Amino acid sequence: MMKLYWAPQSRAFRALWMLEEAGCPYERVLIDIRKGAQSSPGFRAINPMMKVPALTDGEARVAESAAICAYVAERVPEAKLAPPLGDADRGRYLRWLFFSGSCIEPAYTQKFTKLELNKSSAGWGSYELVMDVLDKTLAERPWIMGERFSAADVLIGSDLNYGVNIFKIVEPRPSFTAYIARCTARPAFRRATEIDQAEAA
Ligand SMILES: N[C@@H](CCC(=O)N[C@@H](CS)C(=O)NCC(=O)O)C(=O)O
Repeated sequence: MMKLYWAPQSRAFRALWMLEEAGCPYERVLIDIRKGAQSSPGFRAINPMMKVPALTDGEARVAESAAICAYVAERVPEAKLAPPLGDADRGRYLRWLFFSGSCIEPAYTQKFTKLELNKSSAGWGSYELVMDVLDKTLAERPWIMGERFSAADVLIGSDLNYGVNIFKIVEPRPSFTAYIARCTARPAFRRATEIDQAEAA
C-alpha cells in the first residue's frame, strides 16, 4: 500500500489531495516538521532533502510533490487523472505538471523576495509572465487541460489557492477566483482539507 509521509499546513497538502482524488487506499505517516522529525535518519533515507511530502510504495521512494502526483496518477490509472501514455494530450499535461515547480514556485519566491532578475536568464521569465500565461489559459477552460480535471490541477490549483488565499501574494483575477472555487469545491479537496485541519488542530 502507498504510504504518504506528510505534515499539515505544508506542501504535503498537494499529495494528500491527489491521493484523495485517486480514491485508493493509502496510509498516512505524520512527520512533525515543526519538531524536526524530517531530519531523523529513517526519514532521510526516504527523502534526503528532509522535506514533506514523500511517498513510499513497496520498494519505490518518491519525493517532490509533482513527482508524487505523477506517480499516483500512473499507479491508479482507473482514476483517469492523467492522459495515458501515447495520448496526444500527454505533452501538454507534462508541461503543466512541471510548470508548478519550474515556473510558479520560483515566481512566487521572486515576488516574495522582490528579486530583480533578468527575464531571459530566469527560467520562468518573470512573475508577471507566469501569472499572465495562467490567467489566459484558465480564462478559456474549466481545468488547466480543458474539460477534464487532472493531476496538473492538483498542483496548479494548490499553488493558486496558496498564492491568492493563504499567502496573499497573488492579486486575485477573475479566472483565478473561479478556478480556485472549482478546485476547492471538489469532494477530494474537501476531504484533504478536513484531514489537514484535524491534524493541525
Ligand atoms: N519541492 C518540494 C518542497 C517541499 C517542501 O518545501 N516542504 C516543506 C514544507 S512546505 C518542508 O518539508 N519543510 C521542512 C524543512 O525543510 O525543514 C516539493 O514540492 O515537494
